[in-house]
Formats: sequence, structure tokens, C-alpha cells
Amino acid sequence: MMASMLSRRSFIASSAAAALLSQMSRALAHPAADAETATRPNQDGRNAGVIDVSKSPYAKLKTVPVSAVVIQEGFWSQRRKANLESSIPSMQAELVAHGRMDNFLRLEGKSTAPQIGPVFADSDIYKWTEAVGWALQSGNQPALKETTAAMIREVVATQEPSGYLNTYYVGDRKPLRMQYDTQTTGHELYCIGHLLQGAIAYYRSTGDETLLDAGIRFVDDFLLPNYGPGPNQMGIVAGHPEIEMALIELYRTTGNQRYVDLAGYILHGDPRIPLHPQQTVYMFCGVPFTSRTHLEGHAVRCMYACCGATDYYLETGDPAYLQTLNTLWDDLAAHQMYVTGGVGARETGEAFGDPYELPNARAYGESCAAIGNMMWNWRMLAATGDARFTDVVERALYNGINSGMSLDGKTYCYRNPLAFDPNGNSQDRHAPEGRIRNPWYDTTCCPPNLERTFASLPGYFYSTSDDGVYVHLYDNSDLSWRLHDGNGLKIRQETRYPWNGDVKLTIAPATPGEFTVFVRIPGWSTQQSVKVNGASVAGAQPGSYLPIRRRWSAGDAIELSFDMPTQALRANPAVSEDRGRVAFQRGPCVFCMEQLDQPDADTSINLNDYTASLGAPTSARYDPDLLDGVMVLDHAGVIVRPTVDRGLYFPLSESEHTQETDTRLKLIPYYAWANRAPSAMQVWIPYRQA
Ligand code: FUB
Ligand code: ZN
Repeated sequence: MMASMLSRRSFIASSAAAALLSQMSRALAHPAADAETATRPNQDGRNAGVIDVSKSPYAKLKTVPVSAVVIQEGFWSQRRKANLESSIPSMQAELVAHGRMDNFLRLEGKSTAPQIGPVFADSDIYKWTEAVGWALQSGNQPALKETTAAMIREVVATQEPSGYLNTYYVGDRKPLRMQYDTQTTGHELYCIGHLLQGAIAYYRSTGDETLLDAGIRFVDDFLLPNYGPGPNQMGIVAGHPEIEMALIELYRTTGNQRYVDLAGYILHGDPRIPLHPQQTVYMFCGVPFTSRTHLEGHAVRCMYACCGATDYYLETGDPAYLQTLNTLWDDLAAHQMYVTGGVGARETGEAFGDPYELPNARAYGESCAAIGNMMWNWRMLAATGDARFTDVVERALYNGINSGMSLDGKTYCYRNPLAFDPNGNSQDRHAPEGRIRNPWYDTTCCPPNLERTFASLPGYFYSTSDDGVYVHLYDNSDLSWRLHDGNGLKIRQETRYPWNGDVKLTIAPATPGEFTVFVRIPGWSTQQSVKVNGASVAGAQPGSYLPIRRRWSAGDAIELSFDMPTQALRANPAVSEDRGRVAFQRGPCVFCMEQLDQPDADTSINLNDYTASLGAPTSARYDPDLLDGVMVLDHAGVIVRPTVDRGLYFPLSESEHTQETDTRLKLIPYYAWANRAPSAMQVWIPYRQA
């Protein structure tokens, strides 16, 4: 396994095998060649999870297939219904309406429409395909499957005999293909990365290898022979990281070790490609990943690079990678993550800011970046089994990701700010008319990213290890899978999570046996009780997994109870915008105020005039008729308004002349904001002692 820790020399040596492998994969496309030796997907890989770490030597936890968990009526079922019935079909129509399929059809002579969309337009189709792939694991959808299969046929029809497949670098742009400038900014490998991820998800659900075969041909025929460290190869750089994790997933799906090696080479950075230092920061590529000391640059690029690097660690065990990943994670948790789990503070460069630079109204918090954060933490969890990563998965999922899709599934946030003024965001290039949610963006990366995340959600509930099973997320659901010794295992979850912290797990191994159920005690929980068949189990600690080892038989029950008081959170004082403010969190959900909910909303009172009275109790009430059913918080507050116009500036020694009026603050979960009329919103609320 250490052989896979890549040195330039070993890669060059292995490039001698490149020609051979290329011939093998050509056999796939041209059956006259040796079809038996071509790269093929593993059949057992079809039963894999969101990532297939079943054979990854450095994965402490193994994923379970999306199909192994059925999410029943509860919190996530609504979101997933909207995703399947509204978001996925409406996005398919948007993709077609905005020419994303025409880009392929034109190359087949089936459309006369000109090329449309950014350089990464092809990836929109692939990410949507990935969403379908995961969605099909939760139920047969014949019409959706047929639509997708037809789209896949059009995509693969445009693949060139060389294996190249991209609808942007054709015609006059053909000479630009894979030039170093193009590799840096042109997203060819980003598109292929998404093609591979979409192809793998679709293959895992349907067994259909059509798109996967095209992806393998691109890699085997076009990429591996021509790009890499060999003397007759060109340099390679991922100007938008994505291909790294896709190559490793392709390795997991086929067993071809050369994909891991190429991912490692890209993560290391190719010294033959001259990048400005600013480019290596912005693109988070081009220098050894293991030389990184902090998160920086374009947030989605950075998160995807961290995903690829964690995947590389999971396969190779290279300790330098784990060390770097831990360093970067500490930076995330200490300096860079919003309370919503969003990342990437700056609109300029869609980038990470300086440590503690976490503005609220100007927050960028791209949906894709929060998804990248969740994907990275999911991989770190697989590597370590450490619940601090699950806490981030949950924080991002319930808040900064869940906010990205409207409740009806038809509109999306590109940015996910933590304060909003509907009259003040008109310079936002992604919401030119001030609308924070839109059905379509010309850069439409976020909508299908959200769709693939919600479609794959069942795959995030559980993992297995040699000791037993890990329970990560809570919602009404049924697991039907198996332990590593082959014993079948069913677990039923019954709960009102995230509104209530009581969860009942009914455990049913096919055959009674001894194993461990690792139950997650969320980091936000301050008091918790765990019982097995009515008897208390000691040792539960917030932010950890409580291992319960015993002989389990069908019908054994674990009762979890996490207290769910509303917590008023303060930010580190170095976060200047949050100084003197609090955010409310209850369970995994962060809350916010929308102006239209406030009792005085019909007056001219500005949302900024409201302050929360600290020390006063917060009451929580479930409102089934509001926003598809949400917990609503009620908290004492004061409206502070000037009574005399003192001019813009006046001496400190003089009174402010303000009037204070008692009021009630009404808060809704952050994920549900901007689902009614445009309204001001804030997460961080000014406070004063009651
Ligand atoms: O560059 C492709 C995607 O477009 C990025 O991931 C997003 O941040 C947006 O810029
Ligand atoms: Zn995006």
C-alpha cells in the first residue's frame, strides 16, 4: 500500500504501463481489442455507499448504501419529497431550457443552437445525473430513469475516439484543449470529475455502465497516456479541484490503482505548470497539498481539494496527508466556519477570508461550499470515527445546506448570508434583482449540488466498523444492512428530531450476537440519557460516540434523550460583526429573525432596532402551519429607536435620546428563511442584559 504513496520516479515507472492500460480500455470501446483486460467496474461495488470505502485500508468506518436506509415520514422526508418531485424535474427542464443539452446535441448535428453557458456547463448535466443516481436508490422511478438514460446516450454520443469529451473545447476552441492556461481556468477535468461521480452514482443504482464507460475511456485513453510526470507526457493541474476525489472513487469502483496515483500526482502539484502564487492560493492546487497550512482561496475549490486529499489518505494512509488535513480542519473550526456550517466569507473570489472574517450580510457562504464542507467532514469521519466531524456534517446539513433549497424545491440560494436586506443586495451578481432564491443561475452549480446531497442523504445515517454499527444522524428511518461478520442488521429510528431530542432505536440483528452500537451524542447536547431496554447506560459525552457493546437480539431498544434547550451563542470577539450579538441554536438548528414575523413588522421599525434581552427565557413552540412545520422561538426583546435626531455624529458626553419599547422576538429556523415575501433577516442579534 505504501507503494501508492507517489513519488515522481515511481509514477514515471508506472507510466510504462500506461500504454498497456490504454490499450486495455480501448478494448472496451472497440471490442475487437482485448476486452477481457479493459478496466471494468466491480460488480460488488454496486452495493456501495456515497463513497465506497469498503476496501479502503485506512477507513475506520465503512459506508452503507443509500438504498439501505429508508427515511420515513419526518423532518427529512419533506425535503426529499420536494427534491424528487419538484427540484429534480424542474431543474431538468431548466437545464434543457438553458441549452445545456443543446450543447451536446449540437455536436451530434441534432441542434443548431450555439454553445451556451460557462466553461463548466457540462458539469450541470453530470451533477443532475448524480442526483438522479442517488434518488433511484430510494425507489424505482421508471420515467426519470428513462429520461436520464436518454440524456446519457446523447452525452456519450459526443465522445471523440480519443476519449475526449467536452462540449466547450470544440470547433475553434479545439486547439485550447488541455493547454496549461485551459487546465488552469477551463474546467475540463472538473467536468470529467463530475461526469465520473454522476456515472458512478447512476451505475450503483441501475447497473447501467454507459456513462461510466465514457468516463473510463476519457481517463484511460485520453488522460493517463498523455498527462502526468512521464517524459513524453504533458503536465497536469486541476484548476478547480474535483477530479482528485472522482479518480479515487473510480479506483474504488474499478480497482485500477493508477487512478489513485494520478490523483496523488495532481494533489502534489506538477512543477512543470507555471502558476502565479495567487493562482495556487485561489485554486488550491499546484503546490503539494501537504504544504498547506490554512484554508484559503476559492472556498469550493479548497473544500473539494480537501475531499480529494482525504480520499487519497483513505487509500494510501500517507501520514503527511492526515497531518495536513487535521491542521486545515483546526483552521476551519477555529477561524473559518459560520455558525450555519457555511464557509467562504468573501464574494470577491468566492473565497475564504482572513481568520475570523465572517461578515453576515456580505457573507458569501455558497451552497456548494457548505456541501463541500459536509463532504470533507464525511470523509474525515470515515478516516477517524471522530464525532467532531459528524457535528460539522450535521451543522452544515441542517443549516447552511438546507437553506440552499426553497421549501417547495423550486428555487435556490447561491449565497447563504446570515443577514439580509431585500433592498440592499442589488450588487449581488448572482441575485441581480435582489432575490436571494432563484430557479436558475447562469452559473448553476448549486442547484444540482443540493439535489445530489438530499438524494444521497440516507447514505449518511450509518456506518459500520469491525466492532459494529455507528449511528450518525437521527430521523424516522429504517436501516436494513449487515455487519462485517455478515450478520444482517435492521435498525428502526423513531423520533421527532430535530424538534425533540428523544430518539428510540430498535435493534434487530438477523441472528442474536455481540457487537457494538456506537450512538452519537451531539456536541450541542448538554444533558443526555441513554438507556438500553430501560436500563441506564453511563458514559455519554457530548461530541462523541457512546459505544454500547452487548449481545443484541431482535427487539432490543435504545432510548436516547438529548436535552434541547435553546442556547444563545456568542462568537469569538475577534469576529467583529458578531460582537455584542447572539445567535440562537436549538438542537442542530440555528435560528434567525425575519422581519415579517415580528409583531411590529408593519411599522417602519428596522430589523436592526431589535435587541434580545439576555437572561430572559426562550420558549419554543412547534407550529405545524408555518413553513411546512417548524419550531418557533419566542424571546423577550427591546426595540431601541432614537427619539431625537442628533445628526450623524455627536459628542460621546451627550445622550443618545433613545426610546426603548419591550417586544417579543420571533425566530424561525435559518434553513426556512426567504420562503415567503422578501423580508429582512438576521441570525446574529444585538443583545442587552435583561
Ligand atoms: O467554477 C465552478 C463553480 O462555479 C464553482 O465551484 C462555484 O464556486 C462557481 O464559481
Ligand atoms: Zn455553487
